Formats: sequence, structure tokens, C-alpha cells
Amino acid sequence: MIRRVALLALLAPGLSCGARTGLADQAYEPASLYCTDTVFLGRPDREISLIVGVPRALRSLARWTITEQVAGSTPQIRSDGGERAVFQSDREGRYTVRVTVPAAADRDAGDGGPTAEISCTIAVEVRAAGPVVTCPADITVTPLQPVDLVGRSSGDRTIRSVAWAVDGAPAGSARRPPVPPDAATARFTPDIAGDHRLRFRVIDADGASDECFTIVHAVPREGLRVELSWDPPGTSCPREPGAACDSSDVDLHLLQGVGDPNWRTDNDCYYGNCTNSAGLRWGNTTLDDDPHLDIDDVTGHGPENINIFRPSARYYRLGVHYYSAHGAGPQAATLTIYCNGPTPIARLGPVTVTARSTPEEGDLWMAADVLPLPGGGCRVAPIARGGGPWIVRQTEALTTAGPPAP
Ligand SMILES: [Ca+2]
Ligand SMILES: [Ca+2]
Repeated sequence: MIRRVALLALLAPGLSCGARTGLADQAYEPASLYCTDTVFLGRPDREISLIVGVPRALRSLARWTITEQVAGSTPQIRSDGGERAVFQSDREGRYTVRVTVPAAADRDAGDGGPTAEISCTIAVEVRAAGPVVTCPADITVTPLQPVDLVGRSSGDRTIRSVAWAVDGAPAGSARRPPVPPDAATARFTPDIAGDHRLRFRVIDADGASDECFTIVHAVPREGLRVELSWDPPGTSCPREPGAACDSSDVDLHLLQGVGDPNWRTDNDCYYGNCTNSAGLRWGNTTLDDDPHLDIDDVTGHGPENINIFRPSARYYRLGVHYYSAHGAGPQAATLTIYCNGPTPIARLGPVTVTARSTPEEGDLWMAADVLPLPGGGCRVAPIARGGGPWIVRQTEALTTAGPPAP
């Protein structure tokens, strides 16, 4: 809204004092000033342009002054006498700026009598802007491939905290946050395949906050990838202590060949032989068809992953062994199987396994036989007995033939 300050009342004394006798034959220009009611918004220590309406004949005569200011502030205003001025202040709050002009252009032509002036005021609100954050673009990597993240933020106030966190993750992920979790620059490692949604959040000294998200797509490239997790995922000890925390140790096994009791031999990829860089040598002389166990999780709930980049065209058998409870009870194990792609071919479980006094007495769940297909993909044949999962004690699996090939 525009407010017109028409000051005929102020003009009257000027007219009556005879100050403009030199221009007696010239029509008087009505002096008027336009000040907006709209509050001008600025930010601390940043210039803001102010404008009012000044009659053309007075445009070099405007006087801009700050009449109300925030305690302790040092506002500044700069003008060349025209209808525009530049304002800046260092503190948040409300300021009043007065613009004053002579009542008419010929004010100095008179007899030294009192000079009539007109003025109006405008309001300026200086307000700090809260943080605005920017996240890195979404990115696609393979599982366990680290991603360097840089979150950016801008704002007027001091930043009190920044944090990276896992906002969403595939089922079975341990949801470990980027490292360090309290810095703008951090590194994240997706522990399993799927979409990991990361949140970057910034809070300033005034409590204002902003957040943004980056999705890390972890897409497996292996011809066969098996992920094992057990309940409840993401509560490994001692990294994330809590009520649900325990250090149960369940192990993933991948057997080449089906039917023979070859568990815990070099026909079985497991923690005892499959984690180091040398690994096992299966198939032909190339490394592509050799198995690898990414992680042996001994203090919580997985995941454990076994991969073969280019598996052979033969059956592999998947086993889950509850090695040691470490004081925890039975665990519900889940397997997720990928073959040449981002989408799981199969999910098996959850199946409850139990640990006993020795690892050899612990449950071994013979979960499924998997046949990689020549054109990519796999055939997954879950193993069942009596309508339920096929579970034996490990000692039995080591000495007797297992279920037959599909
Ligand atoms: Ca383990
Ligand atoms: Ca090989």
C-alpha cells in the first residue's frame, strides 16, 4: 500500500512567509512524498536498496536519516539526495528511516524565514537467514564401495551442528552412518545392495535448520551375490549399544557342489578361508569365478556377503550357521540373493536358528541351491523338509550327506 504524505498544512506557512517572492509568478509545485507501508527486508551486514517517491524537482534534496535502531547496532545509510538509498546494519531487528525534503524546490530563494519541510518514514526489518543446505547428487556404486560426501550450507548465523545420517536403507542393512557423522565432509560405505538414503542436516545458532538428501544406489555387478542378515539388523555391539544390542555371531557359507558333506572344507566359502585377498581358487584359472566373503560379522547382526563375479554353471548351496550366541538367544536369519542385477532374485527367511554350547552343535540352515544361468540370472531352489526349513546341527552336516540336488 502506498501512503501519500500530502502536506498542504505544512505548505501554508511557507506560502505566507513570502519566501518565494522571486518566483511569485511561477506556479507552486505541490510538495508530496510517497512512502510505502511495506516493510523493507534485509539481512545482517548486507546492503539493501530503499526507495520512496520524491517529486522530481526535489530529487537532489532528499535527506535520509535513521531515526530508530536496534540497541547496539551500527546501521548505515547512503544516499545522493534522491529517491533511493542504500541501507545496511549489523543486527537483526526493526529500524525506521526518515526521508525529509523541502516543502518546495525554491526553499533557499526566500528571506531566511523558517524552511518548511515534509517527511515520511519507512520501516526496515533486518532478519538473518537460516541455513540452506545442498547435498551431493545421487550416486550409483557397488556394495561396499565407499562414497565421499560433501554437504554444503549457507546462512547468516553461526552453524551449531552438521550431521549426516542414514534416513532409509534396504532391509538387512546395518545402517551405519557416514563417517564422521558430525562433519560436512564424510565417507559412506553401503554395506548391502539397494538404495541408501542419506540425510544432511544443519542447525544454526538460532535453532533454524535445513536438510537435504542424497541417495546412494548400491548396485551389485556380480553374477552371484548372497547377503545374510539376522535380527535385528543394525544393532551390532559394541558399536551401537542399546536395548536390542547383542553380539550374536551367525555365519554365511557357500558350498560349491551339492550333496556332499563338504562344509568347512575348501569347497565351502566361509569365514575360515574366504575373507583374505588370496581367498579360494574355484573353477578355472581365472579369478572371476572365485568366491569372496566381504565381511565376517562376529559382533552383531550382519550383513555378511559372499560374491562370485562370474559363477560357474553349476549348483551352489547356501548355508547359515549359528556359530556363537555370545549370550544372545535364537536369531532370525534372512538371505537375499542377487544375480547380475540390482533386483533380488530371491529372499529366504526369516528362519530361526539356535546356538548351543559349542559351534559344532549350533544350527546349520541349509537354505537353498542356486544355479547361475548362462545368459545371466539364477535359478534358486529353496531346500525344505517336512514343510519347513532344513536345519541340522553342524556336526550332522559335516558327517552325513545333505539334501539331494534339485
Ligand atoms: Ca559371522
Ligand atoms: Ca578360479
